[in-house]
Amino acid sequence: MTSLLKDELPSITTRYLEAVVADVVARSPGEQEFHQAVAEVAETLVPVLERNPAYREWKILDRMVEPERVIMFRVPWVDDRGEIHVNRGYRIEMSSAIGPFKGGLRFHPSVYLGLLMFLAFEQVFKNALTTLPMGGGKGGSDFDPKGRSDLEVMRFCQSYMTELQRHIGPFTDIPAGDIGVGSREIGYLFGHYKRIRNEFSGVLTGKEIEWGGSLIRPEATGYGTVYFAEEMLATRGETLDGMTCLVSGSGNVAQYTVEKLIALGAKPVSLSDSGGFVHDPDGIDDEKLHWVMELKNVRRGRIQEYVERFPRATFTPAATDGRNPLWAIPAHCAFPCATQNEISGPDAAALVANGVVLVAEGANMPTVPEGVDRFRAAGILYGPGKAANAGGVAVSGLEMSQDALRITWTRDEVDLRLRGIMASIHRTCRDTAEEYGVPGDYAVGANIAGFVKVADAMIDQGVV
Ligand code: NDP
Ligand code: 2IT
Repeated sequence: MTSLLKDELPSITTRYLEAVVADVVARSPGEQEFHQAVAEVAETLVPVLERNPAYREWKILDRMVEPERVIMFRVPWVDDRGEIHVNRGYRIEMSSAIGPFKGGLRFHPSVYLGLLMFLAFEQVFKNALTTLPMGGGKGGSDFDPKGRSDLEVMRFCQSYMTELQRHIGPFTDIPAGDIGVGSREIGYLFGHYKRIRNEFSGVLTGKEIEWGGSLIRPEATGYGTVYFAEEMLATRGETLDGMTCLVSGSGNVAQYTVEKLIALGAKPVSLSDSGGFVHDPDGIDDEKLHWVMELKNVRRGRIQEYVERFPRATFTPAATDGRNPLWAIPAHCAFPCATQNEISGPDAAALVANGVVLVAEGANMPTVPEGVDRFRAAGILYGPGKAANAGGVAVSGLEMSQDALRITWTRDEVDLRLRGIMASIHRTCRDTAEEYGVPGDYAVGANIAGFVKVADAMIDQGVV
């Protein structure tokens, strides 16, 4: 394992942090994304543990990398032809130090324990940054909703919730959406929970507005990521107006990132899905975005179809050589909004070589560690996912408040709160980075600020 402080003799703190990471690798073999997420955080905690040895003595990080509870279960369901399928369901209840477990559900064939462990671990820090009282969790299944009918998705959701309902509740654990889980899935999950528990409560967020949802929740992650980008640019006296922007993904986060970029005068020029990416040199405007939303959310089609409708755009199939040529398109800003590790080291090098000034992560951990190092070395504005995409879970927190109060805030009210929260997260990351001697390093700022909030709560609450 590489030393956390490469050119110095290892201190007690460094040895402690390396031991925690080594222990995670030994105890959770094969969970590569989880190792990656823990190592990325551990590397940035040296100064805060040096300053406050109580965090080491109380074994805070040792406890934060061990979930409070992991639930794994069989999810049997019957397809439209009568064939029986068995998927694996999960919920990781990572930390309830500052509030009930909170985080999304992912339905994607790549889901396994290690993927959800990374997402749950990141969620703890992200939720701490939002200023709202939410602990961290994540769940999902290796179920693939692609190509399935609505009734098949409903039967799967009902089977998944039949088990999950034992473990969640509005004061215990409040799931939401993530990849493959949108308002359709939340509806089926909510309906089944309500039926089994005989209880209409805010047990899930991302609900439709007519039955307990919040305005702006669908938009929140994308809008929040763009608000975070605006804040970062403002520190250099710049705005998004006139900036050419690369966006990956074409799901919930990508769609509303593009919508807000257009509203602020930027020019988004790309979208992608697992089949490849489209490049539209004329820019994606509101009309084209509306077409994409219909394609993706209603017809559930592939992004490749964009070039049939808008022939001046080009489609490039997904590469398999560890590079994604989407990131080699010249642009001012990049918004990865698809999935983890979608920006490789060479992709990051291509972005830097083209003079990109800002990367704001709508997705969770979309940049590999070598890529983050390249952004740091180049001194660009880099907003890590756990800060930049926290707007989604933040508005989930606002949905919980509205459910508890049995009221509905207006669009403007929720949007104003979202803006305020993103500005606060930005300020916290910036101030913390400065306080710990790495001004402008939002990744270090986010990790330390999130850690301190959770760590202090854990010390207050004793060894639990
Ligand atoms: P959606 O399911 O709505 O969209 C996901 C998009 O990413 C699709 O275009 C999908 O393409 C693409 N994608 C997924 N997996 C891969 C892959 N392995 N390779 C290439 N493309 C892929 O999900 P969201 O938009 O909600 O989530 C996108 C990212 O944002 C995720 O990292 C998620 O964790 C993160 N996020 C989401 C939040 C939310 O509120 N929804 C909040 C904070 C972060 P295809 O259709 O081909 O699979
Ligand atoms: O990664 C995330 O923050 C989400 N998928 C949203 C979680 C939530 O509870 O709204």
